[in-house]
Amino acid sequence: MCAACASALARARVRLSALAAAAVMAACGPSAERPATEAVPLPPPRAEMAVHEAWARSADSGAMTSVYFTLTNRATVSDTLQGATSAAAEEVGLHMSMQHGNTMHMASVQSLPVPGEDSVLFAPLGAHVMLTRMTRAYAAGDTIALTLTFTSGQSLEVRAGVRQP
Ligand SMILES: [Cu+2]
Repeated sequence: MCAACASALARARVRLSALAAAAVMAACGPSAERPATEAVPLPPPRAEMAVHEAWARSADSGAMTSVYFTLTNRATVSDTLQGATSAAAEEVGLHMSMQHGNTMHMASVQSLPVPGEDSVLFAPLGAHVMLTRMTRAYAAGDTIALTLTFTSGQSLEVRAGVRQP
């Protein structure tokens, strides 16, 4: 596992354990008078996302670029990617490229499901995070930070290494 993936995983675990602690504290509230023999229900399983191999093409200030990566759901429950945010561009969205004959088109998509124990590939000619009107120039060696948000409420920080186009 690469260092970026390991740290992304560590951050995801920190958030998950904080949520688990909150759930336990809530469970200890008004229901404390229930018989001690009754089993305390476990919190529902949550999707646990990780990103590998995040990269983007270099872009001038005001231009657009795409971010690519492999998004892996390590949990058994599915989740849905519903958006992305980044300070690197004025507009950030989920896009899908598709080929019609010899012409490439791309369209914005509202959300992308990520099944449990599965990966979704964001790659040229497919799904990507579209960054429109970059707030500054990004050259090879720079890093673009973005945050992926999911319908479950979890979010995932992504650091994409910039490459030459
Ligand atoms: Cu696009």
